[in-house]
Amino acid sequence: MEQMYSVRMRAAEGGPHEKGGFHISGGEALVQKGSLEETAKLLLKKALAHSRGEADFIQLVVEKVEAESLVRLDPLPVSTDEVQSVEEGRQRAASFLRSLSISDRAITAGMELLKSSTNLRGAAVLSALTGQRLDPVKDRGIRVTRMGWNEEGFNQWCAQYPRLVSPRIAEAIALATKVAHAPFLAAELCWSDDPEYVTGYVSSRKTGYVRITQLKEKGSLSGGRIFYVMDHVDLPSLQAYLEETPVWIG
Ligand code: WAQ
Ligand code: MG
Repeated sequence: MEQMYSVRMRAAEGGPHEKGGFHISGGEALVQKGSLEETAKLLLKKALAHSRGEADFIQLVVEKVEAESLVRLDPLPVSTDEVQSVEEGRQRAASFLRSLSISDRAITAGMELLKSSTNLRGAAVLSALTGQRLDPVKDRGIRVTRMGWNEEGFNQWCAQYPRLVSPRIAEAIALATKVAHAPFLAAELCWSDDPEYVTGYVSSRKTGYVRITQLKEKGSLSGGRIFYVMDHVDLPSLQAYLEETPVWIG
């Protein structure tokens, strides 16, 4: 196997995130050496042409990853729930979360957090029981990295779901698949912080990746990701898996 690399990008406007800049876009990939330049270019392009604003800070980080430590996962199966309104979409999301034993308190806390977050770069980790936020750096959240599609698996996936083929969906499924297999993870809830994109999802190993066609109003800058975890969570080992374990999808 070729040498593997992790590529990460984050972009902000008004200076870097840590100096108060407004989050524009982020992206991560795990690729073989042959795709490295192309991937870096695509991530740079994603940062430069973005509906959230004009980035004046872009960081691109490339790191070698040892292939021996690679975990291989099949992508979560995908389904789509068509809803007629944001309200209906959020109710659907809530009922999926309830079926995964997320408490009503935690569901409300997660929804409220996503509704009010317009500048969240990573994911918020919430107790599935109490809804309490557990991740340490509150305005940043935990960023999942080192996941990517292997080419053959991706081509198979595209043949299976031709109507869903897009970079955004491919990235979201890679992320949701890695997250669903994390220790202590009960469920994920997501909608984009991009103003034009209103489809979001609920995912878990049990439900698969369930797309819900309206989870926010068009034009809204709110969005983010919630990782619901079990009460006995060991946060450092969860964080280490999400940030460091390389996962090869497909
Ligand atoms: N790790 C943790 N959180 C992340 C990551 C990551 N690698 N990438 C993004 N987030 C969080 C962060 O808070 C962002 O603000 C938020 O998610 C939204 O990111 O049709 O486009 O890239 O099936 O804007 C889902 C539905 C689209 C796709 C999600 O998210 C479909 C999307 P975005
Ligand atoms: Mg975004």
